[in-house]
Amino acid sequence: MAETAYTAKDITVLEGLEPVRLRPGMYIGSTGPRGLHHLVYEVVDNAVDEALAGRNDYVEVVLHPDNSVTVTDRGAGIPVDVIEEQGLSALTVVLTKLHAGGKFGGEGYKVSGGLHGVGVSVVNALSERLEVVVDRDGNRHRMAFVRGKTVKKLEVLGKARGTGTMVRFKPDPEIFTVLEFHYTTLADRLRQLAFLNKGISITIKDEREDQKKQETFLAKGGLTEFVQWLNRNKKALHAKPISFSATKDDVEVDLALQYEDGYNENTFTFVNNINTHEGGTHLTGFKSALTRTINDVAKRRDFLKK
Ligand code: 0RA
Repeated sequence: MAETAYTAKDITVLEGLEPVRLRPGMYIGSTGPRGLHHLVYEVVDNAVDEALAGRNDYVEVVLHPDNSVTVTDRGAGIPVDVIEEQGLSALTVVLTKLHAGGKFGGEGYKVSGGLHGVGVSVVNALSERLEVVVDRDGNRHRMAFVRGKTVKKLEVLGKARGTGTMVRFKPDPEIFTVLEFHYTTLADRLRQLAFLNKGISITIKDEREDQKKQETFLAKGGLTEFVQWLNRNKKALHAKPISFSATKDDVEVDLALQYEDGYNENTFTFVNNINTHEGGTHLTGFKSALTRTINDVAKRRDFLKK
């Protein structure tokens, strides 16, 4: 797996977390159910970023009975070394400052759809409490926060075998109008992320009373499996979806399609893991290329006259 050199110096500090608690909607869209679920996506996006950088293949989301959530990954782990200019550990900066992540310049993050590490501090600011455990450099590290403020400074708990990050947070009732997570909402997005990022295993566990449940999403076939899943209750006209991946001018494109016997067309487009509900040049370009290709083949094979 490719390793990108990334140290504390790659993180540029902007400011503290006060603006986030003052105007949460600017950072997570709303303080209703959508914003609440967005907190989970922010942390998961970071874990997926680690996978896109070739350093992670495992994400686990646990819903606890007290409405807190744990997100665990096996990525590089948030850096813990001290940033010279700040006199603070990178972990402290990542969790307590609105920083521009060095990830912007980093190699592995060109297909990242998240806020590039900025998101975790937003989650921290909007959580009644948050605990982070990082396995990195051979040690297990821990910090704890209340409403974005450090209550337990960086400490080493002991040795660590691998690398990874665990973030457990409890959304702040002073901020959110609802606090209860909806299993299916989270599972649907996690399933989609697994289809969009082949090879990452994403598990969701609901440990809340009377709704204990767990699912693991892992799509070795990526978009091909996504299309098969979308057509699972339909009659496909050909067994295997048509698919391709290509890169041009540093832009990566993945596509899968399968005709079925219904009258309704179902097309989903994504850019950097985000559903582009309103389409765009990627969709119109594909549609005109498909029409042109089918017309060309039909003409060449004399299907049109007949
Ligand atoms: C800042 C820099 C790097 C990774 C992360 C943050 C990071 C954040 C989260 C949040 C959940 N899981 C995470 N994993 C990583 C880059 C690390 C490096 O290049 O060594």
